Amino acid sequence: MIALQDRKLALWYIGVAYIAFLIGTLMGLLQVFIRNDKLQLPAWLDYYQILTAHGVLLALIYTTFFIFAFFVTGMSKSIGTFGPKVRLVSWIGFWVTLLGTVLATAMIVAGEASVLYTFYAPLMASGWYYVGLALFVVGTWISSFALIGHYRVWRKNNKGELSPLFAFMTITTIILWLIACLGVVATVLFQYIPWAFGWTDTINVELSRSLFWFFGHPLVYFWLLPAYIAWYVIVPKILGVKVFSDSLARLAFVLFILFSIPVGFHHQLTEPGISNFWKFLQVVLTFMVIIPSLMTAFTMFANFEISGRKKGATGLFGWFKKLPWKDVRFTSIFIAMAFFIPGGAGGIINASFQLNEVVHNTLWIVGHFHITVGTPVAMTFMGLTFWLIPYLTGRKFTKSMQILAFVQIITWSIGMLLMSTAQHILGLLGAPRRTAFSNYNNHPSAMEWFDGILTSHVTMAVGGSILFLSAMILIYIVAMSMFLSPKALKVEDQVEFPMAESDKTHTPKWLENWWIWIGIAFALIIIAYAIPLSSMIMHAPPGSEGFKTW
Ligand code: HAS
Repeated sequence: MIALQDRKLALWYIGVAYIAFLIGTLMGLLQVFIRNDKLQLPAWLDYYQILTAHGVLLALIYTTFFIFAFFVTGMSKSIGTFGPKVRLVSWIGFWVTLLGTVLATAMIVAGEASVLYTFYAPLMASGWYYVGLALFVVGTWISSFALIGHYRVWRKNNKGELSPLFAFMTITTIILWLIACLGVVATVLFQYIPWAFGWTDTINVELSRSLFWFFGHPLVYFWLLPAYIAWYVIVPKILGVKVFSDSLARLAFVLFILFSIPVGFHHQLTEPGISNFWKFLQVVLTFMVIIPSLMTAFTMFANFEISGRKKGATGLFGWFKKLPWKDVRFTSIFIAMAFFIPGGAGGIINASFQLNEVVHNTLWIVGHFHITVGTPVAMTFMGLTFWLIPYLTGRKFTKSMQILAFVQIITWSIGMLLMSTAQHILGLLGAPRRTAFSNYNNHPSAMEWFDGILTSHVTMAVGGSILFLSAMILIYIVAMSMFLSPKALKVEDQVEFPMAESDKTHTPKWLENWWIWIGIAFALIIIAYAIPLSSMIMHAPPGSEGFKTW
């Protein structure tokens, strides 16, 4: 069991994460009904306000707070209890992140920031919204530096040794996050805040979007990598095997530092103002960032097979039956992985220059991110939640909670399957994303989007309602394991942190030489971004004043 003070910090992070999850999923439910034409909002509430709250609370707040809870617990478990300085800095980081969250959320609730989670200019929110976002990022930086400090203490005391895999992967994710945030910090501090407070009249739209996506794409790997940590480190323990290959796991993670950042233009393939050459270069780099995910898929199949064979499985697929299906910690993560097969394939389609023309700005993209961040990532976090909170609170994960957990992951899978399939198909039929209305004055083309068993806004609403039900079951499980379930007094009732053994004997030491990876990452960023960004600045158009369309 980790120290009480570290547990307290992790529990606060989880508490905020699940408050955001509760409100965010409710906003999601409202959206599917509005798009299905079944719900009229009162005049004081706006569709885009709800959509902004949904995106910000789930994609940014839930994920980030959960990720830090996982990091704090895992770092304390793998390299030891936090020292007093690290603990103090971690708490400062937590409160600053929370302050930013509250300020940004208050602006959304006040109707001053219905600009969606991508906050594209020239839509203009209140300046305080951007201040909230800046504080949020600064808070995560402070927390990140606390974790780096903790890791440095361990390195000093264990000279010449490779760090435990969990710590290595946490530091990789944090390096990625710190570099990625440079883009969003630059645009928020030097473009949005002066513009929104009226200190400058106009904003360079193309530059602001490019700096946003400099951050926006690695952001998705900031969500994904903690899920991958669970896949590499937690899953083998549940399966009863060692980490398949320590060096492969570390290499996969450093490849994300290199290739996840210089690829943001693949979100801007249809935008004028960036020449095709730079778009093409970043598309090539996007295809490079697929490789570590394929390495991860290979490792997972290897884990499954080794564990199955150990339990006596024979034949090509005999191991499948031997997987621990009755253990919800495993089943949830397995389903999460399975969703990432179409999720990842969809990403490859999006990144393909010509196919992007078909899917960009349609509901296809909404389908894509619900089967990437909404399932592989979120369902892995759910699988972690089932043991992480009881581990931290010292309460039991009772039989009835386990049954409910199965109901929760099955309903989440069904809801997501219905909703995301409908979104993908509607996208191919031309239904746009980010619109408050969906029937276009009953135009015949738009009417097609309401027919069909799997292809309609009705299916989306059914799927969305099942998802909301599932989310409420999860909130119940979270509340039980936080406050209500009985204390685990006997050793056999206590929930453990499942962390697999990893054999480092053949792992090259240079894999943990961060300066190599940071250096190559910056070289790639300069190659991919220096010329197009400087040309956006040097040949800046007059810029745009702000618009408030809601
Ligand atoms: Fe993406 C848009 C390309 C991955 C999230 N993406 C988005 C947006 C979000 C998002 C939120 O190139 C919308 C942003 C907005 O609001 O505008 N994406 C990719 C590519 C990948 C990718 C190439 N995306 C993700 C992940 C996300 C995420 C991960 C969240 C966590 N995405 C794009 C592009 C766009 C985009 C364009 C812009 C589109 C546009 O026009 O607007 C790759 O990283 C995917 C690689 C993954 C794989 C899958 C490996 C499979 C594994 C599972 C193994 C399974 C096992 C289980 C072992 C190649 C690891 C076995 C089970 C059995 C049953 C057999």
